[in-house]
Amino acid sequence: MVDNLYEDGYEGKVKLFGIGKTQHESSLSNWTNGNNTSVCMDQSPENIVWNDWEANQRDLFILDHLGNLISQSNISGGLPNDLQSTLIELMNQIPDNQIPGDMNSDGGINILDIVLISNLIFVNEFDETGDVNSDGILNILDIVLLINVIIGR
Ligand SMILES: [Ca+2]
Ligand SMILES: [Ca+2]
Repeated sequence: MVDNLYEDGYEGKVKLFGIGKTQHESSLSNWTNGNNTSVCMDQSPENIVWNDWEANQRDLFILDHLGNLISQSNISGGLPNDLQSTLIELMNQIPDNQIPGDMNSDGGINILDIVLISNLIFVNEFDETGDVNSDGILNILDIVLLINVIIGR
């Protein structure tokens, strides 16, 4: 379904990933049915993320672009009927006008955006949104400009 949404022009606006427990790592291909879904692991036996989110097996969590939890549902019996329309509604809430430097598209500039740009600079990757001074290069100058925005200069 995510692939279909990408084709409909929502690429980059929706992310699907799974969180498994390391104790079930051996059955990984079962959870993803062999597809290319991103999966990360919760360290067992603590399973801190699972406990923190009060997750049950096959729970689906939907978050909006600001990280607010929209719904938690168990999909053992299948995906919710309104899943696609819910996602489209949420994606339409994402502001269109990209603020220069707003790397996580939450409508504001803060330390998170600086961290994201730093990560890109570290791996020598360019990103138009992060190129605050529009010189075609992502570097420390863009970070300095963003810091000035944050401290209000
Ligand atoms: Ca931001
Ligand atoms: Ca730049």
